[in-house]
Amino acid sequence: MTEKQYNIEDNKVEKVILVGVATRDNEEDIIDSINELEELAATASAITVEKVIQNREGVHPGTYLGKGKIEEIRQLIVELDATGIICDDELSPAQLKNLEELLQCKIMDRTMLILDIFAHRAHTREGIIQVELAQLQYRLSRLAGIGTSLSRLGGGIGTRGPGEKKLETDRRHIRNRISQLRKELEEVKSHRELIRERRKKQGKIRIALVGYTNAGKSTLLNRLTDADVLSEDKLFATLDPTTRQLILPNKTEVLLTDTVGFIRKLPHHLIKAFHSTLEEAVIADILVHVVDSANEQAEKHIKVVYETLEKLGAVEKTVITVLNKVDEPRSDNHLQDDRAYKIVRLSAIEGTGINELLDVIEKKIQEDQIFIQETIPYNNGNILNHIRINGQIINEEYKSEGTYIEAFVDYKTYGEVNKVLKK
Ligand SMILES: Nc1nc2c(ncn2[C@@H]2O[C@H](COP(=O)(O)OP(=O)(O)OP(=O)(O)O)[C@@H](O)[C@H]2O)c(=O)[nH]1
Ligand SMILES: [Mg+2]
Repeated sequence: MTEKQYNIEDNKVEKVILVGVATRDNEEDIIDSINELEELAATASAITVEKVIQNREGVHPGTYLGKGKIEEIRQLIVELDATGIICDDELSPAQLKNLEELLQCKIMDRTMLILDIFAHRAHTREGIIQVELAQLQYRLSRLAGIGTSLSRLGGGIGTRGPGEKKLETDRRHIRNRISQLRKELEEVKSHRELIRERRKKQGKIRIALVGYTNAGKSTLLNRLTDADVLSEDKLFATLDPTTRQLILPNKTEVLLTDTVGFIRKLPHHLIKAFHSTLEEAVIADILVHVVDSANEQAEKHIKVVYETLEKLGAVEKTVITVLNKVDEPRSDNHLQDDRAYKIVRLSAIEGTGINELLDVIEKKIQEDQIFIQETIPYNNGNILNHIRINGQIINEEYKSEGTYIEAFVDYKTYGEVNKVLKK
């Protein structure tokens, strides 16, 4: 195949036609999915000039759409002066190649678009490496099928990213770069693991904020701590997890981590590449699931979040669901989440309901703990210290035979205390 250039310079606005296939399985979902695709496109600075949905039994294995629809789109591209199309599903290498030949324009898909947004959003070394890795893997799998140059894309979505300049057409080069990035990622990961280990040693309860993108996770983290994390009315404002200490009203210190938002059809490349980041949710003791209750799609979002948690292996965790944005008139009072331990309605922006959330977190932590009343002999200072670090002492008195304490401790500490006191 000859190399093609579609003259999309980086600074030229891309005008795109969004394309989806409505099957019996996704009939109800397709309009919302396409609308979300439009938001994603806007986040990547592309203008949507038209949306086209085809009703079919399933996507066409070779060309994604049927013949007639492709012809219709070909005409639309000319009429609307579109620079490309974005398909709502991940295209196979063959579909990509065939559509490109038939339509002679830039062909993109949801995955490429999300990767592009992630490329802009990544700031930490780990984030940057993860995005580049995901992009290269995605492109490599496309190259395998079409054996053509990536430069055919010209510029714009899909060509931007940490690795863009180094990107060559040569597969071997990409493979080398992938293995180099993997090594780098391992290093960064071991650094992250060290930090995690350290945190674990501190024995603090870890809470992760999870939820659909744009639900208000970062706003809530900022509200609860002095994190100063960027929060924006944009999809995927946060890519790199931020952890802050939060002191609950009863003085328990916990660690709160903001995580990357979820979205329907989160590309598996990303789940794989971002595993170490997404793991924050897996290693947490409690998940605070933030829902934008003013979003018409809130129910669907809740479903997607649980599906994603399942993929990550974090579905068994205790989930406290926060119905956020109750200050908005469109906020839905009747939203339910059967899988949640508790539901709290709040406004991260205005601060209403925050105390209730803190109470629920406290209660959950205490529920998982055992109340002890012990007198610890003065020569057992170590165990007292251990309780101080891992538990929560609510009363402490110095008596002649030792330190009398009333405390909440976890089961492990409870066992250790009993061992030391030889019960
Ligand atoms: N009205 C209202 N808007 C809110 C509230 N909380 C957050 N927002 C807005 O919702 C948008 C998204 O908030 P973020 O905190 O960036 O959301 P996020 O979940 O961190 O999003 P990603 O990082 O993109 O996944 C911002 O424009 C916030 O100002 C709230 O309680 N009420
Ligand atoms: Mg955020």
